[in-house]
Formats: sequence, structure tokens, C-alpha cells
Amino acid sequence: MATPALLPLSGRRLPPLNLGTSFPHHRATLRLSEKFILLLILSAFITLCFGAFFFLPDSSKHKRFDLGLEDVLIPHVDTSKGGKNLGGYLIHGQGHDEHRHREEEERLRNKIRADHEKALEEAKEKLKKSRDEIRAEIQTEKNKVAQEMKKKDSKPLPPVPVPNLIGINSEDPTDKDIREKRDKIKEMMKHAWENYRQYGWGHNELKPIARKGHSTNIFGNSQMGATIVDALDTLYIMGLHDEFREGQDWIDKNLDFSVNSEVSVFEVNIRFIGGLLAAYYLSGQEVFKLKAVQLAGKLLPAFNTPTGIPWAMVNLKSGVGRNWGWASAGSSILAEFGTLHMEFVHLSYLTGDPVYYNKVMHIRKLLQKMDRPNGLYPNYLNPRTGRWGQHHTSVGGLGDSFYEYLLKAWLMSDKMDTEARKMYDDAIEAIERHLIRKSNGGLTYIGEWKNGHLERKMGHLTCFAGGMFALGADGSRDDKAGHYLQLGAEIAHTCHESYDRTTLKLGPEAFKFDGGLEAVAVRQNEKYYILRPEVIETYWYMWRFTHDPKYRQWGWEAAQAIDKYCRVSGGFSGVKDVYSSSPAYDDVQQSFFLAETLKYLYLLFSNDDLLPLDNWVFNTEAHPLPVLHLANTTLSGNPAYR
Ligand code: DMJ
Repeated sequence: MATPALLPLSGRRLPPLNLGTSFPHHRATLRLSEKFILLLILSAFITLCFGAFFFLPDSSKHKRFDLGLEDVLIPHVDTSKGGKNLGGYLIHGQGHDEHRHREEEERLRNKIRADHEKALEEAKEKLKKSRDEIRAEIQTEKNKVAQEMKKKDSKPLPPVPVPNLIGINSEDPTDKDIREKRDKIKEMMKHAWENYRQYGWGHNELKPIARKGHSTNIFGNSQMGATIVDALDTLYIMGLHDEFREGQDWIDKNLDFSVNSEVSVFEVNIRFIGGLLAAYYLSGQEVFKLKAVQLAGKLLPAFNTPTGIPWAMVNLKSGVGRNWGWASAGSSILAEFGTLHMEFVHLSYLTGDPVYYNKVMHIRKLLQKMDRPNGLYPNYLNPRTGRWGQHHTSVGGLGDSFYEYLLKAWLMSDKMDTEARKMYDDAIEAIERHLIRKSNGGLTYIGEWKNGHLERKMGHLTCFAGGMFALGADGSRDDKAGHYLQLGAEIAHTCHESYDRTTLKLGPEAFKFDGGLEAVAVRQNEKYYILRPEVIETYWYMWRFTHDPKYRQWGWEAAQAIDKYCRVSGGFSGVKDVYSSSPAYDDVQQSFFLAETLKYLYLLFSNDDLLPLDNWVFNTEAHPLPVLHLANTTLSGNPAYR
């Protein structure tokens, strides 16, 4: 018989019983019954071996307990019994006595038993509770987790020197007529806000006729209270402090950016981050700064493209980005990726984190290196290849605020960022050469460069440029301040004409200078007015720089027309045809109506010391941000950078 040491532990490894080949000389001598008995003994032996194997103690289990469970790690300093001392704990195994081992196992078993019994008791208790009680408990747990997360997110940000905040409050205008006009604008703001609060609270915008919430694809499917955030600073400067606090309270309790929603990076930046930052600077309430920083973190994944030019849209939850389907072969848009600078520089300033600043400076450096056809920036840029898309150039939609932000980057840095100023000067020289023309009737207009020729059409959006030229006049190259102020005045005049030549005295979305037509819309789908601010914005800048009373008069005409034709009992609505005496409503109260249109009107009838332009720079959504003294392309205003 083989010795136990040679026995296989598994039947598979037993050599096949080959009586014929291994033992040939015995074959003849063994009878059938003897063979049978031998077989019987062998199989009994194999069975015994199997049994012995299964009854052996499972050493692997002991090993696991010894190394893995703290329960059997006993504080010990005496290694004399052969155990290893690991930081004051004795690991069992080598040389440990049997008795102690069994005690340990017993103790463990008892513990497991006790744990099971406890869990069983708890489950029984749970079952005794009603559904509602269980639900309430789950909710309490959820709230606890949410609170913890909130605490984590609400870490105070590093302190930075507060910029010079001048002109947050101002005296009432002494002129009674002006005071009354200003009060009327304030009343319009109240009407817009109260109806939004009543019918659209928490939604992005309001449908003033249907009296319910409204949203568009720029906000994805989110309900992020765009109107609340966009309106905050207007409420503040109008002295509507109760309304401001309502908004603050909603933001504090409800504004959550961890939503599975695909939003426009540009729109969220100018309306939300711009709005929150302005509210923070005006009111000093930390919650706005924290929310702005949280939201900015959600936008950062949009910059993960091969070139660092951000996607137009990003999913706030997953961070996945993409571009608009309609934009020239998957391109990003100049006015979108080029309108992040002001807000992102402020974010870096306030947080001491250069990440935001680096993102926008990277965009600037990339644009600086690129060839520009005729010195013009095309509206489309492919974020994968870094090449321009279609060669369309516009100072209106798709291009507009890129130019605005070059100028404002310089102003915002207390005129230290001369690189931005140079880019602005170069750009507007090319624009003047190639896009600005005078009509036969003597109206100065800004056309669009499309497919190798100038389209003689100007958008309502382009009208902001009058204010931009005036704002950039001081500090212009070759001291052409007078020239640019004049250009601003001419654009303001043209845009006023586009209002004055309509039935409602409200401007169309786009107007032509072609075939005998001057400053009027031709196509039906260009005749609408959606409560846009650009013309009134230009009036306000021109008023601040010239104090020519015609700008207040033009602003008042526009305010009256809005109140007459856009006001409904549930708020304010856009109109579909400014040439019709009974126009249909579009049933949308845009958030920029509260952020911009009413703010610029209010400022037009306020004293100049309310948000003076030497100390404040308005982002493209009219959110005022203070001037920061920043050395050229550095953040030296923040000690974190010194
Ligand atoms: C606003 O959201 C901003 O002014 C943006 O720059 C373009 N225009 C809309 C309002 O018309």
C-alpha cells in the first residue's frame, strides 16, 4: 500500500488503475473475487481520504481573521510567545496556544451571533413602523447627508482685499420729472418680478400670458431660477430689498447645480456667474460667491477639448460637453467662448485659484496666434482642430460680446491689461474698415461679412456696439477718442431710427440697408421684439459720456412703448411684429429684461454716481463687476499671486 504521504488529495490526480500494464505477472494469478475485494478496499480508502480532506480545519479562514479583523487584534506588547508585534498588536498564528485560539473563535462567534440578533430586532422594529414613519426616517437620513455635503461645499474661501466698491447707493435725482420716470421703471420691475414670483417661481423664466414657468434649451431641462439670479442686482440697486432677500433665500435653499442637465456654458456664465458675482459685490453676502464658485466648477469640464476652446454646452452632472448641431461643422462660437474672461478672472481673484484665469488666458493666447482673414475674427472655431469654420464675421449675434470683453478686460484690470486693449484696437480697426458703412440716407450701420461679401443688414444685438465704441473712446489708439465717441453716437442714432420707423416704436430683430430700404426689417421672421436691451444700453452709455438729453428722451420713448405694447397682466411679453398695430405676443418674459433692459433704463434716469464707470464694468448681461487693479496678464490684485 502507498504511504499516506504519497496519497493524492484529489481523486483526479490518482493514476488510472491499470492492472493489465502495471502488474502483468499477477494478472493470471488474481481471481475475479480477489480483484473485486481489492477494488473495494481501494475505493474505501479513497473515500476516507476525501472525508479527511473535508474535515481538516480551514487554515485559510484563520488566516483571514488574524490579518483582517480588528476583533482578534489584541493590544499586546509581549512578543516572547512567538507572535509578531505590529504596532502594539499581536498577530496570532505562530506559536499561539490552542486554548487561547479557541477562546478567540468563541468570542467571535458570539459577536457575530449578537450582531445578527441585533439586526433582526432592528428589522422587526422597522416592520412595526408605518410607511410614513419609514419614509420620514429615510428623508431625515437623506437630509443629514445633504447637510454634510453642503458643509463640505461651503468651506469659506480665502480672503482677498475687497476692491474699491464705490457708488452702490446714490441720492434720488433732484429733477422731479427724472425722478418720476425712474420710479416708473422701478414699478415696471416690480410688475415683472411679482408676476414671475407668483407664476414662475424657481423656473428659469415666465410665460406671462399662460402664467406659468418657461425655459429654453440654453438652460437644458433644469429649473435653476434664471430670472431670480439675473434680476438680483437690479433689485438691489433699485432698493427693492425685500424682493432681493426673497431671491437670496431661494438661492441659498434651492439653487443646486448637480443636475443632469445640458446647459449653455456662455449663457450660464453671463447670467448666473455674472449675476451671482455682482450680487456678492453689491450685498457682501457670501452665499452668492460660494454658489458662483460651485457653478464655475461645473463648467470647467467644458474646456476638456483638444485645443482648450470650450464646448458650447456641458452637462452639469456628467461634465460631457458638445457643440450646437447648427454651428459650422461642430464649431464653437466666438461670442460664446470669447465671453468668459471677466467672470473667470473675478473667480480666480476671489478664490485664489488660477484655474479659471488660466482657461481664459489660454483662449486668448490661441486666438492671438491665429491668422485672421482681413484682420477679422470669424464667428466659428473648431475646438478639435483649432481651425476657423465658415468665414462669417459679425459684431451682432455670434461675434458681439467677444469684442466687448476685449475692451472690458482692459477696463476691468484698471487699464493694466494692455494686451487686451491692443487686441480690441486691432479688431475694431478691421471692423471699421470692412464692416461699417453709411447708407444713402446717411445712417451709419455695421454689416456682416458673409461668404466674401458684406451683407447690409444690422441686428438689434449689434446696437450694443454704439455703447462699446463710446466706452472704448478714452484710451484709444492715436488718440481717436472723439472719433469713437462720434461713431457711438451715429450707431445710437441708427438704432433709434430702427425703433422710430416701426408702428410700435420698438426695434425689430434685424433691419436692412438695401434696395432703398433703410433701418427696417424685411422678412417676417425679423420683425419681432423680445424685450432686448442693446439699444437702451447704448443710450445709457451715450448719456453717461455726453449728457445729451436726447438719450434720456429716446430711452423714455422705448420704456413707454414697452409698457404700452409688451405689458400684460401677468408680466411683460415679447411681440411678434413691431410693424403691426395689434401684434401677437410671444408669451415669454426673458430673464435679460429684468437683468438688463430695466437696469439700463433705471440707470439712465439715475445720477452718474450710481455705479460709476471708473469703478465698475458691466458684463454683457449688465451685471456690474468692480475694477480690479491687475498687472498686465497677472492677478497681482490678489495676494495669493504675489
Ligand atoms: C443678453 O443675454 C446678453 O446681452 C448677450 O450678450 C446677448 N444678448 C442678450 C439679450 O439680447
